[in-house]
Amino acid sequence: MNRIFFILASMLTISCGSSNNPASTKAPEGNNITISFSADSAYSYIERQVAFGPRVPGTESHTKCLDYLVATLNSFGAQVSVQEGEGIDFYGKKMPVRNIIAHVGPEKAKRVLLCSHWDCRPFADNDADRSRINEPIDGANDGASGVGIILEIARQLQQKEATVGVDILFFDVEDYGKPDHIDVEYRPDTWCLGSQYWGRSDEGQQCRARFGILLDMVGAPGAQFLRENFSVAYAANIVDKVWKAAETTGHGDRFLFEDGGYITDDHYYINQLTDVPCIDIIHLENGGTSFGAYWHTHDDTMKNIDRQTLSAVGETLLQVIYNER
Ligand code: AHN
Ligand code: ZN
Repeated sequence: MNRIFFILASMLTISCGSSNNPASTKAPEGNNITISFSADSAYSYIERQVAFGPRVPGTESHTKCLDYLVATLNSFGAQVSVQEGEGIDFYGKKMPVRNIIAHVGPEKAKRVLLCSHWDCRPFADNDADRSRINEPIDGANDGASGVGIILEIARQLQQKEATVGVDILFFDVEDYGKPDHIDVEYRPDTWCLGSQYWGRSDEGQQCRARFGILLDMVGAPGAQFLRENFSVAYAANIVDKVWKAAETTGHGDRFLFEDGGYITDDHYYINQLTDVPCIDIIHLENGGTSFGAYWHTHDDTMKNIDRQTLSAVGETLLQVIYNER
């Protein structure tokens, strides 16, 4: 199933012709930086999101989670706003979009972008139990994990300022791509409606970040991250920077120097639509031919979140951010 999908996805890409768990890790010599990232804290931010129920656009869980994310970012001293927009779903209908935008150190000219999607897939289309494929998933990993790590980073940045400012984007309606069991014509642009809206908007066009890092499915036990190909195509130097930071912080076992295939994800639209080169840190398996077995199933629950994985990603990102000058 996943495999077939990937083969299809890469064919589409080609035919389009487009182009140990230390709480504290010492930075390398010369940079007198001690990084601390609390995996417990990130875990609790994920738990809170999941506790609202599936954050499916248009539901009460989604609205409540939006309010929680805005309030939490505000509590860390960031400048927060909600971008209201719309996209076109797989039926061809208009669909509202609520992107959450936060600026840490808004006055700073030198900036980096961190992003993740915050919505949940309304289908469990890969679940073995075919009677439940139209029930939404918890999206603990697929959605909440990236948001939880970024919230913990925002908390750390309030405690210890970085030289650079950080733009935070939580994209809505990433995971509403057409499922196989609904018989309408497939379009790849039914995924990532929030990033497509942001990319075309003034906010996207005026984003001053030097580069962006997208997090997607960054919490599963034992997760490994391969070098995704759109990331390499648009921002090879940023992939190198992040993969080196992972080695430096002792997480080279998670960030592999292996080809990850092409994934249509929010970073693709950021690269296509804006001037910000953006990479995707995304859990891939089998040489980039599939996502984890939990993907778009009812197994994507809090049981699918592991603190060691959260630390690997969070410490790597803080290493990158605190070393930007
Ligand atoms: C596609 O399936 C085309 N891209 C993966 C985007 C995604 C869905 N990330 C999480 N859920
Ligand atoms: Zn998904």
